[in-house]
Amino acid sequence: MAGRKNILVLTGAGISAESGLATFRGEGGLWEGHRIEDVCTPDALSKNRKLVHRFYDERRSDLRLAKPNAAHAALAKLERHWKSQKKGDFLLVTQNVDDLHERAGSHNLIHMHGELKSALCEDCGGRTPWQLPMGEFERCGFCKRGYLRPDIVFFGEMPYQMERIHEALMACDLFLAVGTSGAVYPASQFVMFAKDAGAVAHQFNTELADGSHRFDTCHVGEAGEMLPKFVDELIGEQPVGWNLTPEQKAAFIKEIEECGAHTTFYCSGMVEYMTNAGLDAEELSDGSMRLYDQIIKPTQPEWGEPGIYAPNVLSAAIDAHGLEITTGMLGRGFGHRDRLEKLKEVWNDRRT
Ligand code: BJW
Repeated sequence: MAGRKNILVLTGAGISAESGLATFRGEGGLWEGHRIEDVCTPDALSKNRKLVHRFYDERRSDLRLAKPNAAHAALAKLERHWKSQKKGDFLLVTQNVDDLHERAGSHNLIHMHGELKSALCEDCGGRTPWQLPMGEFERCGFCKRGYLRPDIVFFGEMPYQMERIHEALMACDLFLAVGTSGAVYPASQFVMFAKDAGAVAHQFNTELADGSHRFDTCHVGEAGEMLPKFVDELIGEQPVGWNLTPEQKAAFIKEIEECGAHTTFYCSGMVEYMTNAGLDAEELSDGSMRLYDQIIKPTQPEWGEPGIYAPNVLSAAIDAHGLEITTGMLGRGFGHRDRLEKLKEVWNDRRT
């Protein structure tokens, strides 16, 4: 049906970080000195069954205290809206083994790496809901033969429902990756499949994660802050750029004016990013830019001054003024953190 847009969302440990659950990599990424790559393997289960069970028993127990956060809620809201308005298919694929998406109200959900609250029979493959600590040699209630293990996809094992995920990736128009480092295969490849299928891809992470250059837009910050705004803009509940106050708009214009537009090419790029961000900008026939009622003329960079690209200017201005624009403004050029830092220095020098 014309106008339909299919959404696939991939989430990782970062989306549950604001609910108090630890991520795997980076700060605090070790558990009792063990890397996840050492605990979460079939080999570890056969050689040190006690350790593996203890790890998952602790995680199951931590989960009892955790509650879904604003990012989980935003994805559930997006799914509800997409279904009720018949806007297209919506699939949420999580690498997380917690149940915070379900508790927030998500339905069309795949746990590709398994679930903490499920036990898997090593013999018959039967699954049993499981809430409590798991004994090392607990018998399966179905076949009465095999032992139960946590229903978790270990390294070297095939993640769940890959065929269904692959089909959805091939049909996807909008791909969102939230709170995942992109360090683990095959989820790390999803953005490439989605892009090959023609989707627009957004990344939400507190830093530029692996493979961020593959995304059209990288939103850097906490998922619980950024996703609700992004979703409200996407479903039309708020206009794009709605959270910009008049004072922030004024500060923003001043910033752009002070930095100067560098080429006519720069201007058209700027205008595109500004209008995407919900700002009133227009490219004029002489190559200058109108931003609200100010005219900003292109100027040439001085010798030694860093080259300025439209998305970089916008994101550096956002940084400098703490602007809260959440969508449509950061492009592939955003990966150049040091360039942004340098730009800020240049601008700060000019101000003083
Ligand atoms: C925020 C935030 C906030 C923080 N807001 N963001 C060599 C090269 C390439 C691949 C391989 C290789 N050797 C082996 C492989 C394959 C292997 C693999 O990828 N290994 C790598 C480690 C190298 N993969 C596998 O073995 C997989 N199976 C497989 O490949 O089968 C073959 C096959 C598949 C398909 C087709 C054909 C063949 C199985 C992988 C199983 C992963 N299991 C784990 C543990 C189980 C679950 C559990 O115990 O919880 O899954 S490992 C662990 O990593 C867990 C996670 O789901 C997974 C991904 O981690 P995630 O979610 O990205 O978390 P982090 O911590 O890495 O990142 C968090 C991010 O959030 C960070 O970026 C933060 O910045 C950010 N963040 N706060 C937004 N508030």
